[in-house]
Amino acid sequence: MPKKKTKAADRDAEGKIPGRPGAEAPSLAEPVEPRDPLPPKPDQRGPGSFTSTGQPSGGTAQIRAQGGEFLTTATGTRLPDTDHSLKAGPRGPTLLRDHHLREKITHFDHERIPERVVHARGAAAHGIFRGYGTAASLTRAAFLAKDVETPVFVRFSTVLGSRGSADTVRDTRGFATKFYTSEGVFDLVGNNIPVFFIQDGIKFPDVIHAGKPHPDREIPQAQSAHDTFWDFVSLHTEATHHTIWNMSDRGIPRSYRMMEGFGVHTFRLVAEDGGTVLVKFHWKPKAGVHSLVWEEAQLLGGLDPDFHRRDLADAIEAGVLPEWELGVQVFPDTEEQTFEGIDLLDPTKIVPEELAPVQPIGLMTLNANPVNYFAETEQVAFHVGHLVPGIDVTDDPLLAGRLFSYLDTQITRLGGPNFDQLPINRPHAPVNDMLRDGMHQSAVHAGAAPYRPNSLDGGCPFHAPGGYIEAPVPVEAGPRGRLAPASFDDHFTQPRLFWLSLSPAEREHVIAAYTFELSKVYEQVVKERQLMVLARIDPVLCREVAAGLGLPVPDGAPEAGPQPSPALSQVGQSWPTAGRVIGIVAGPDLDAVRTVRQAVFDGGMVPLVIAPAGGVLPGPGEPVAVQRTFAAARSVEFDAIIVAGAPSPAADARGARDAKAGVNCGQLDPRVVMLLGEAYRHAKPIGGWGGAREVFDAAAIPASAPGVVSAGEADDVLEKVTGLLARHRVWERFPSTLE
Ligand code: HDE
Repeated sequence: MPKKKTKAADRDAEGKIPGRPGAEAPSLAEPVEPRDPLPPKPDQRGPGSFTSTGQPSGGTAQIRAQGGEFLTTATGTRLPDTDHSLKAGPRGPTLLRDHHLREKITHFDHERIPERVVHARGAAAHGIFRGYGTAASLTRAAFLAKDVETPVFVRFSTVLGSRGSADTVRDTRGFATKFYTSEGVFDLVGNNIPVFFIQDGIKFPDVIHAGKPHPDREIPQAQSAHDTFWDFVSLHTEATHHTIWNMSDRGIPRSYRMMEGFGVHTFRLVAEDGGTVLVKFHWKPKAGVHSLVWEEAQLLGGLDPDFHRRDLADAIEAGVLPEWELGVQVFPDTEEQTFEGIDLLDPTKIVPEELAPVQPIGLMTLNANPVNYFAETEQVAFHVGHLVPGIDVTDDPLLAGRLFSYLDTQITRLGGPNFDQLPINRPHAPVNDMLRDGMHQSAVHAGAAPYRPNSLDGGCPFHAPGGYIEAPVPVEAGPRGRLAPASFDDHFTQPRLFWLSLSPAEREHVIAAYTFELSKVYEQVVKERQLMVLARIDPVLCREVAAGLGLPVPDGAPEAGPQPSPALSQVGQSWPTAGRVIGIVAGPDLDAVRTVRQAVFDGGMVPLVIAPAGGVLPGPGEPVAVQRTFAAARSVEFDAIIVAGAPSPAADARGARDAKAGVNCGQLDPRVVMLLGEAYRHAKPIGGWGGAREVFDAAAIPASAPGVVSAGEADDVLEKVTGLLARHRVWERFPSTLE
């Protein structure tokens, strides 16, 4: 007789703990009753329901999914068996005439397409953007008008790694947004770092070849800690600004939800009356800008290489919807295209927010996970040239390279020129483009005259009054040449500005990152050359990295200091804790575990109960499902940890079974002691009651340590820990002696 479902299983079925793989809880036995395919999970949504020519399809998105309760061939013939190939007798040879075998294997052989040459590793979500109307005087873009709601699809990514690489590597993150506006698609293809390595698109293959694995051994994967990267950036000093951002905490975000996004280039907005301004786009996360610490990032690379994509999907599934405000810094569109002496066409420069505040113009909420990774996240095709009336580009020479590249790359990656017809790329505005045929054409074009002028199709399509026009700004004339303006030569003022803007703890992280990366470089001269670059940013930075590398400090000094920009530091504010993950270690006080778990849910956070073994917590009271065992849990997946008393060693706490259980911690489980020690080292809030202090002592956590709550009842402890979490980390645990 099937066992009655426990209450705990029911509770999880409500979707409070994210991560259920299917749309329904599975049965133990293989289902045999024919039925229609399951619907997507409640947190999932596919692309909008539009035809390949941008017309509403009239059906639901489900019509693209497969239907019918029985297995068929690709052409709809029902199949009674897919488990055995067609043979001459049970032990005989397989027959070539087995169409089902050949179709199944051939299709499988071609399941992969070329991965993106950069930004191959990504994760995405659907959402909605709502205009505040505050940009209405600056641009005629309809989607920025007050309360207009526009569907969006956002893809986050790392840059250097292959599609299967780890999420938490030190790298820049892509932040690409597709707005399906009523006037056509607008793509804002940005990064989480506001500057770029190069000032001219022609250098892109160079910087990427230097950052990618060495061509002979194809190592290292997804990282910049190797000779070719540092060889290039130490010689090509316009990369200095982007590189110091990569070496800062920005290079290892805690979550895609906790990153800023930047359009990087300066864009031009065009108003209804034809007036123009120059702008830089910013995405500001409501959850704050937070990072991992380096050891967490490294551990996660092995323990959970999918950490960021899991975090994004889980948050949406748990109903903690990630939100960003879109904002613009606005500059007059003058002939020089500079602001306060900063060249707005130089993508290695920022304009500090203190000089030009970011003005909010709309809110983006991500509210659904994709239904299918390949169809949506892999096939989405962004392009900086996808613009709508009211938004125009500038002459930034990096942007010019991109305007060419994005269209070109999709043709190889997506197998022809009709990639805009893939469901995820379809505009939500009618298309009448005179582009015809090509591989994988899925529109069925009518008419005889895809050309203009014509009379055979009644003159269709007609030129659109009020359609997209490139702003008629004057173009600078001058002698032809492979040139750059003199203002592009300053490579050091802004890296110094960034350094000066960080808190001491953040500067320590920058020093550690340069030291780590350069210590992985084989060639001594490359390290020496990079130290010469650091000398021009800051003497303390250079001295500390040189000391770590055991190399002399080179000559050289920075120019007189720029003003710091406090907005660049991630430390010092409080942020919402919704969606944060709290680990609850089940010690002897199981009643309190139940209460605290509920309180964490009530606070909009995610409680993961960590216990000696899986299943449900023992004892009387409501059954509570265990999410992690002592053997499987590691501190890196929790933002804070609380401990219900002192847990004694679990039955599997034996060195032979689990290497981390080899340490003798007396009457305490060694995995729990390690969990707390790591969380402490990573400056995470920690709390506990009952005998928890014993665990803290065993983990060498001083009684007076900041951010450790070990007095009071369970609910007080949780309240204090949550208060600490609002600051993301217990920064006092990272003391610094830097002057
Ligand atoms: Fe990209 N970049 N890029 N890039 N980029 C691509 O396009 C390129 C640059 C960015 O999630 C490619 O569809 C050139 C800056 C993101 O699908 C490719 C240059 C910024 C994504 C390409 C740049 C970006 C890409 C690879 C220098 C930040 C991922 C696959 C002229 C503002 C989009 C693809 C996604 C992807 C070329 C510089 C951001 C090859 C030539 C600067 C977020 O077309």
